[in-house]
Amino acid sequence: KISTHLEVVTIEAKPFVYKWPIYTASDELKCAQEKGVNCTFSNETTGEVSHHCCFGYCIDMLNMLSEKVKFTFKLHLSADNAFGSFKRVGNSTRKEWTGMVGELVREEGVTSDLVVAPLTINPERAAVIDFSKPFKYQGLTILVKKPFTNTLWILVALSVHVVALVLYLLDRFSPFGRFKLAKNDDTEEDALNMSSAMWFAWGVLLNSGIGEASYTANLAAFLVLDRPDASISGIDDSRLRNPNENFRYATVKDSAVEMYFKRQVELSTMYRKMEKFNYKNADDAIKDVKKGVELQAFIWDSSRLEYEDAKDCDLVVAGELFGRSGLGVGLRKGSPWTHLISLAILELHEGGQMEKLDNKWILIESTEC
Ligand code: 1AC
Repeated sequence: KISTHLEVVTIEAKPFVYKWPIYTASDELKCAQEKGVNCTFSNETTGEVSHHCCFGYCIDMLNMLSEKVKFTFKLHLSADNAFGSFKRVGNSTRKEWTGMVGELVREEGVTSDLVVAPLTINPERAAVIDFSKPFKYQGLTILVKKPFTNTLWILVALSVHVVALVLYLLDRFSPFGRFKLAKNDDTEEDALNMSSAMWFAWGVLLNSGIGEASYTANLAAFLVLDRPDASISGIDDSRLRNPNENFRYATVKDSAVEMYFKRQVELSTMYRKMEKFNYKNADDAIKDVKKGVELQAFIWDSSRLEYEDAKDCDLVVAGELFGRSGLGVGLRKGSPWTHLISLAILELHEGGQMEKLDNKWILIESTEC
């Protein structure tokens, strides 16, 4: 008889899984009230265990699956905070898997029965673990910082132009005569010429100075906003394909995205360029894109990057979706639960519950920028 109590592993990955620390009994109560699930994290080096409240798209889905398929579970966070990829052991063909995939592959140590997280279904992983039918279809995309955009600056720049124009027109057509710079002994004509020259100089100064610069910059930014792909045309952009020290891009280590670049022969130059800059987690990479100093573009799951684009005015998703894939529940190879969980996921799609999860967690209203 198979056990109906499953060990489930997840990872913090917005908007699918969020977490906050639980310290007291009232925190625990609050977590339950918010339909969160108590999850533990064991520090790999110290062995210390901390308690958290996990919630989000995947946690709601886990609750629905456990009800439908009739299993109970205990939830923990990935000890190495990685989705999972492999390294060859020495010169042999044996592969050692990291992250959550590693927990499904291993027989000893930290092991799990299920991965419930935005885990990409890919060929390397499918060779060593089972996947359910996808709960979400998505792909890869590129996150960049939006060029300088600030409505206030646009207004300031435009007002500078308007003030210069109004002053010029007032002087040129004033019924009270023109502004005279001339000294007493200058002729009327000299005075008028000097006045025109002064306004001309003013105009040039204003138009070629701050006004013009910020106006032009913002006009360019508007064009980019209308056509986000104008800032990076996607995976075929020459800045990504031709290595250049001034344009740094990266993804996250031990993820399906890193595996994708490693697998595609035509992306090998990009893989080598990114390899040394790849991040430990998506949060740090997104922060660095926002700062705009150390990282210019971050390549990651579209479901996460589109969510960041919608909630943060400084960021924009650029170019077309590529490397299309599905996200699925991961299980041990040959698990008796695979088929049942797949059936339950298909039912959740059909019954509209997955769409409700999308609306609740992923399709947030875009911030007005
Ligand atoms: C995070 C890229 C991701 C994976 O499965 O490695 N979806």
